[in-house]
Amino acid sequence: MRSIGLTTLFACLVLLIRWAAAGQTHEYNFTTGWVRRNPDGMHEKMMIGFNGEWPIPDIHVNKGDRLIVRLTNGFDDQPTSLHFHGFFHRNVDENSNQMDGPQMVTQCPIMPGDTYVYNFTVDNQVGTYWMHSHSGAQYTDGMRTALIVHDEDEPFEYDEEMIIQLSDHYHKPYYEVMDEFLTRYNPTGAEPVPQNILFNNTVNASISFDPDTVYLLRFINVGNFVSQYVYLEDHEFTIVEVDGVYVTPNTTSLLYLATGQRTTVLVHSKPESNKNYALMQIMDETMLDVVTPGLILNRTNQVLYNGEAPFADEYFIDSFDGVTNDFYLTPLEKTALLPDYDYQITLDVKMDNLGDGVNYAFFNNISYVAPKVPTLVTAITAPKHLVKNPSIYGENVNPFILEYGEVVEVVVNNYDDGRHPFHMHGHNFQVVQKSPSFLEDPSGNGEDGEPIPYNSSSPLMEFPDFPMRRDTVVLEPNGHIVLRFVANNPGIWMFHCHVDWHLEQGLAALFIEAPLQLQANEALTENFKQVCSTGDVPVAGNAAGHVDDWLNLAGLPRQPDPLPEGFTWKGYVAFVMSCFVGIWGLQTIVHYGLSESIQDDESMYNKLKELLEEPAESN
Ligand SMILES: *[C@@H]1O[C@H](CO)[C@@H](O)[C@H](O)[C@H]1NC(C)=O
Ligand SMILES: *[C@@H]1O[C@H](CO)[C@@H](O)[C@H](O)[C@H]1NC(C)=O
Ligand SMILES: *[C@@H]1O[C@H](CO)[C@@H](O)[C@H](O)[C@H]1NC(C)=O
Ligand SMILES: *[C@@H]1O[C@H](CO)[C@@H](O)[C@H](O)[C@H]1NC(C)=O
Ligand SMILES: *[C@@H]1O[C@H](CO)[C@@H](O)[C@H](O)[C@H]1NC(C)=O
Ligand SMILES: *[C@@H]1O[C@H](CO)[C@@H](O)[C@H](O)[C@H]1NC(C)=O
Ligand SMILES: *[C@@H]1O[C@H](CO)[C@@H](O)[C@H](O)[C@H]1NC(C)=O
Ligand SMILES: *[C@@H]1O[C@H](CO)[C@@H](O)[C@H](O)[C@H]1NC(C)=O
Ligand SMILES: [Cu+2]
Repeated sequence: MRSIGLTTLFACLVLLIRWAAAGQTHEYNFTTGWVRRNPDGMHEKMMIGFNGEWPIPDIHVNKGDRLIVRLTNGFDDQPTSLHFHGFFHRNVDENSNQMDGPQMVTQCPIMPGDTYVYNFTVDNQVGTYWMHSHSGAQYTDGMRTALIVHDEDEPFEYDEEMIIQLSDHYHKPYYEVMDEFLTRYNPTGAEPVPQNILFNNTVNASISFDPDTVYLLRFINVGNFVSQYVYLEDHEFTIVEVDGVYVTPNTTSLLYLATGQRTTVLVHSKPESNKNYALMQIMDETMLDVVTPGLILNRTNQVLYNGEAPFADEYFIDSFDGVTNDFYLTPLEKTALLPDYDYQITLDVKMDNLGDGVNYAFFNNISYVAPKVPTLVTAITAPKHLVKNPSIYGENVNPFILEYGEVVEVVVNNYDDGRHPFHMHGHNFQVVQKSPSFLEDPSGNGEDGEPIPYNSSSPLMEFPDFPMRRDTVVLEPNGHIVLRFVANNPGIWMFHCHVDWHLEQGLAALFIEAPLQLQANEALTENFKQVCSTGDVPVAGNAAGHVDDWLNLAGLPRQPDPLPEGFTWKGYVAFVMSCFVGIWGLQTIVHYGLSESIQDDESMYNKLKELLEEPAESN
């Protein structure tokens, strides 16, 4: 009798555990649309919300849960998509690569009126993530929110949790800002300077602290472009997680978050509550081409201990030198340095103009241009004997074929003097080298530095025993990073700069990971194909849409041709400026010289030459 009772109890327990482990399902139906808001109190504009709501509410799930998001495109005239930043979409589910989000990579653009269903388990990932549109620069205007995966086995304790989204903010709609950015009238590729920075989608925000309480603050930089420094007057932060990876607690007073990055910290509040403190956020000014007059570089937010006490004044620090360097953080779950790689990919980053005068961004001289067929479709529908042939994906997506299970090393050398936070879909990577900036000559003579690419015979830093893992890491000006991961997640995964303007300039590559295994695991769903058909996107074929001859890439979308030999836009603009400023004004040059659509480089060059030789007339 007694033993039967115990057996039954045991069986119940097993069932209960299984049920708990199977996880809950969270369902959301979201329709995109424009909502009038004034996030910074300075300018009303249309933001992109879901179901008429903005900011979009945070999403909370538990480890192992299933998430179903039905995304309906409620725009009149533009496609959309949704990416779950930091999720691996490992093949515990079927067809999981189709849930990753980037349009023309793992899915077709969702056209107005259509619905695409994202349906996946979060598997065993935990911590701080976010989701955002992966179509154009759409998320700049607010199509983004936090996505938290709670973990009942968290390796730290706290009393209360807060989620804080940091972002930059533009007053014009993203498509106008982008048009002004990607044009031959901006030949130096100066990134659009934001008008403001937001704290959880507003300004002058307050959060309340009780005395002697431990807070878990999850900071997420959901911005388009500018990194931010964060600090709290007279308090310390203990970093416990970055990008969904628990780390050995590291105490610091200053954080730096590039776009795409998450840093989760514990803060132990003061024992007394007699005054309030400034929680400061400051733009990384070095990323800005110009500091426009009146630009707000910093914002003061309040940590309120006492509603009766006055607000804290702004609080500045002397230097940012003490900022935590994530290279020296150690993951709590120690995974040893991956042994020497099987496959090394070297990506040289450069920004330059092409023949249309527009400034583009390149990996190895290739600027990403979306193919005619989503790359996942190409991988799934290709004949087996060609699926590992990079040419079928089209050279303009920077395709790299990874073999299942191999250790991949990605070396990124920065031949540009800007900071670039690189993000990889589908994985965390080990950060095995992360150079400092070489904007200045390392000899300390105050001269401009030269780019210093990675030299595997003399790495700059000792290889860590247990390298930091994360999904977004900053590449310093003129410097380099070296990353490693195991190619055990079949799929098409983007590797790109998370400065969205730079992604729009083409700073992306695709890792075609274990395509044979991908073919075995993944089939295009009916929903996938229906969404493609609305947008007239083929659901079979190589990058140029051919199914008869897979090696025929005629019609492949490519980057514009280069400028004619010896013609540099920067030089030309300097020349034109020096000749004309004050005589005609730049507007006139633009009007007379460039307003017609100029077909080829030669005629543009001649046109400008003619213009320069013409005597200046007034008006
Ligand atoms: C979401 O949409 C589906 C399909 O139209 C519907 O069956 C479901 O009830 C909706 N769920 C909610 C929470 O509105
Ligand atoms: C935020 O604070 C600044 C400085 O005190 C003030 O000028 C501004 O009006 C405030 N804005 C809003 C929206 O509260
Ligand atoms: C989500 O995926 C699961 C597992 O494949 C499936 O059972 C379920 O029907 C799917 N739900 C929707 C709404 O597609
Ligand atoms: C930030 O905003 C989200 C909603 O967008 C809200 O859920 C969250 O609680 C806010 N965080 C704080 C610290 O107030
Ligand atoms: C903070 O911003 C104000 C203007 O918004 C500016 O005058 C001040 O120099 C900035 N301070 C720092 C340290 O960035
Ligand atoms: C904390 O981070 C700093 C680098 O910012 C590093 O030097 C130090 O070793 C780290 N400490 C721990 C315990 O991770
Ligand atoms: C890129 O182009 C430059 C100049 O044409 C050339 O020197 C360099 O080798 C090219 N890089 C790659 C990786 O193809
Ligand atoms: C790389 O480092 C090795 C060893 O220090 C050195 O001999 C070699 O010249 C370096 N290569 C380059 C291209 O600097
Ligand atoms: Cu970049």
